[in-house]
Amino acid sequence: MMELLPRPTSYREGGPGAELSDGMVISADSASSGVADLLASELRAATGWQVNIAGPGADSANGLIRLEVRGNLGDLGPGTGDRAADGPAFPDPGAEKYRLTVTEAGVEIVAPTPAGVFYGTRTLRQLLPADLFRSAPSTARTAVAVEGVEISDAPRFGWRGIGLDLSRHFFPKDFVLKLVDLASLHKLNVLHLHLTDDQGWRAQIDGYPRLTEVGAWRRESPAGHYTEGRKDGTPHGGFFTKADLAEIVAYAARRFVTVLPEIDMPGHMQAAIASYPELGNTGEQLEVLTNWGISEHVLNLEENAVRFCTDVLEEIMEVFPGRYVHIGGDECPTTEWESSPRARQLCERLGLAGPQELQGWFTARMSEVISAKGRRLVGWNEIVDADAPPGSVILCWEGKNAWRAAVEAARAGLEVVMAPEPWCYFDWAYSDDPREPLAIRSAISVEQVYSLEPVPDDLEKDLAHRVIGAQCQLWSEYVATPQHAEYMYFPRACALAEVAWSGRDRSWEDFERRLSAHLARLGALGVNYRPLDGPNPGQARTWATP
Ligand code: TNX
Repeated sequence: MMELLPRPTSYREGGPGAELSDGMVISADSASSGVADLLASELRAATGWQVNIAGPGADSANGLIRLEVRGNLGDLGPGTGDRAADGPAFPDPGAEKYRLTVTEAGVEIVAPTPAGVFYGTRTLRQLLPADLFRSAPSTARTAVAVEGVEISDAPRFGWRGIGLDLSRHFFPKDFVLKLVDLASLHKLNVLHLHLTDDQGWRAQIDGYPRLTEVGAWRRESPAGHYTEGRKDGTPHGGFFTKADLAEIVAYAARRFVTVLPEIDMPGHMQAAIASYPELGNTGEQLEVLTNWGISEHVLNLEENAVRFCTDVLEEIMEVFPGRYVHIGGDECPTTEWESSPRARQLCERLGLAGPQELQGWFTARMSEVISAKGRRLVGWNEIVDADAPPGSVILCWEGKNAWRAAVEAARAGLEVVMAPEPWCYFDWAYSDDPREPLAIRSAISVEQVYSLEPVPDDLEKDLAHRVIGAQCQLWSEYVATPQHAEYMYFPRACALAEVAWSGRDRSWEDFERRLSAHLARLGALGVNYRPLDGPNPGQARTWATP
């Protein structure tokens, strides 16, 4: 098999292949025209050729790529594609399948939805030389041969996620857009943006301007590992305006990536409490947290704080049209609630046994806000222990609890996405090699990521479909630059992509062989990936803060 990554469901070598050259034509039906535009601009950039777009039935002496959305693909995987009519394919894996055929007559990509056609074009790009991933020609080419193949492909999971923490360090918009490109190249379809936390608020909210005037900036950050207790004395911050966020969403949508916004509540809220002290439990003027770790300063859950969260979520849902809205829910200490007379009174008024029941009550309220807009709530696995509302999706991350919560949630009729730490936490170092840049801890190798089986062993077979995907996370306490982020993601994200897209029938040896070739593509795209045998001298220890 060619070096395709992620591995397609089926791949057959065909007869003679096709040739593409200057003046080639992409013939597309109207449903595929957006994908045709994108592919044409990528091919034009990399080759310098004229690439024409024509309607269905066009022909060309200079090479032809035909794109077509066709409802019935017969035996091509589980779904029928009948979701196409009611909006985004996500997360119906059946709607994302495609068939790619290369013969002397040209390249043909047929799929039940535009998303499927798009994934066919991602595979096609991998059938072309790695140099064609560049943004301008590196060498003059008159023609490119495409081998004869027949590929039928469909994802195993509908939710194939990649997460970025923008709070601990803010990243420029250009990097987020590049990450969308890289995600979609690997057929990942969810970009989870962790937009708020104790250490910084990153999304403009019209009703609460201080969130970005105050909450987006912190005085300083830890230097070195946080256990050393040193500080760098350097202010850090930034935020995205609504227009920035809308641009990211639109850029991602064009590449069939849904952006999942996370507003972490009711813990991990110190940046908001620093902006509006009345949201906290003590009234004290806090600063945006300059440490890593978990803050004990959490929201009070009185009416004004509930109103605040409602308003924020409503503004967020206007900017992010996707089906899912993430409200965090992780690591919420109850210390302040326990010592607050007002929190105890609130419990009494609500008829709750004590502060430990507050989070569940609050999550249910937020679920009403989200479902009133026809959306679905996503939360970290902690919300399973706080009566996760019906219809919510559980992102399972935390040690053994990730697996326990996944099983409990699936049995309770909820859907589950697996992002368990020892496979999916790309803030961990790749290895114990002392040359690795400073990281929160070690170690998750590419092979370790690849070994993830997202469906828990002890989950009943007939509930396996409740596991709808897998996701990797980059927490950014120790990652302050795009270059470093690329290093932490790649090539581990390549392995995660194959876990989420390809079936169980895959092998590390075969993946490793394909990955070696795939790295040339990442190189052509200018990705600062980690070489398989360890950091290069320019990467080794480079980003450790002094
Ligand atoms: C736990 S993952 C967190 C994050 C940290 C991460 C560091 C999760 C829901 N909470 O806030 O950044 O560990 O690995």
